[in-house]
Amino acid sequence: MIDKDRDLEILSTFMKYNSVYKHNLTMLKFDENNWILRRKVYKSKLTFDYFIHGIESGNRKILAEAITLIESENEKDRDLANDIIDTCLPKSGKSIRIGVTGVPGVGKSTFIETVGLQFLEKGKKVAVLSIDPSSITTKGSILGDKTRMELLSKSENAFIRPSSAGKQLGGIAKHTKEAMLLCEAAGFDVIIIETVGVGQSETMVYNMVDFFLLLMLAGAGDELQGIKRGIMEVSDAIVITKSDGQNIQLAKKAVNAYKTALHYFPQKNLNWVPKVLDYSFINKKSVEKVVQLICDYFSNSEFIIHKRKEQEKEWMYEHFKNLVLEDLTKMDKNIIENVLSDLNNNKTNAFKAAQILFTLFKKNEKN
Ligand SMILES: Nc1nc2c(ncn2[C@@H]2O[C@H](COP(=O)(O)OP(=O)(O)OP(=O)(O)O)[C@@H](O)[C@H]2O)c(=O)[nH]1
Ligand SMILES: [Mg+2]
Repeated sequence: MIDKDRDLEILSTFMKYNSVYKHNLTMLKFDENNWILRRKVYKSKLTFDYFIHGIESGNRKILAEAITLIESENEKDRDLANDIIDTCLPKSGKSIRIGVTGVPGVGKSTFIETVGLQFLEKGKKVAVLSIDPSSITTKGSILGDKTRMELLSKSENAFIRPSSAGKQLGGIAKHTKEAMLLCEAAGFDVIIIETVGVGQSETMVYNMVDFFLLLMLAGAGDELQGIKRGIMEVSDAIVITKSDGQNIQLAKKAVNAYKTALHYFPQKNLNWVPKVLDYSFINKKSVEKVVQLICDYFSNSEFIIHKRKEQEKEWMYEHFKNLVLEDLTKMDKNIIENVLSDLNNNKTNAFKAAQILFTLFKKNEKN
């Protein structure tokens, strides 16, 4: 059944977004077959324009809907999602990208809200995205409930979005990167990505932000906090949280200890020596110091441009690997089974097996 009234409604909404198509009113005179065909084209165009117009005008509701579309595992949504990302790409890249990690309860969300409010005061628009690795096992976003940054979420100039549950961390990270691009196209000046620093997610976040910040508790050993040495090594700053009340002395001590520890790491960046600070969300001065530190870091824009180019290279290789792996799963199952059986029976080792698989894969590609 063709519902012409509904189509007219769609068409008029569509024209609201794109006056260029006004002349297409003539399409109303089409016969029914033509109508069905064109209706499909116009509907998809309508959706595309709806998203692009919404994102470009900074509409947070539509931005959230676009991110949901990107996260969708439905193949049908992929083309539209990719079109939206491609269109937003030239308008992205103008924000400062900050990653915040640390063990559960260290105070990440509080920190992001406190620092985020400072940026709002400076007239900036702030978007917060969260990666929660536990959502993979729990099939739900635990962080969703915990991420309520009450004050920040009340502001029209802030956007808060927890990651949805996904099948793999790699997938969530990819979606987060794409979500970040959309937020940038929507005019957000500061993007803050929160992740729990006890797994692999922080490495992925590190690869998509300009400034990587590790939050630590005073008085708990590194091992106790489950923080790997590698994370400390790549951090641009370490902030000791909850430096208030009876905790101040401990926090100051921790600052010195981490400063000393950082001396032993090779300097990864000639333009920046990692800093260590203590902070409390109730101590405005300490918050201002952290914000100042972030602003200092971003004063060297040339270095940031270089860093982003290196990150893009990493993402390209990572994505390339994923595409090859995806293709590999489409290969004849028997071929893979044979190689796996040889590996299982000690007839080959992992490196040789990978080489054999790769040769067969390339042959398969040619055919
Ligand atoms: N005294 C004090 N408490 C703080 C400070 N920052 C955070 N907290 C408290 O620490 C608890 C955990 O804070 P969150 O910001 O939710 O910590 P989180 O790291 O985001 O936790 P997860 O999302 O579970 O990983 C809350 O009860 C906060 O009120 C601080 O500077 N001082
Ligand atoms: Mg949190």
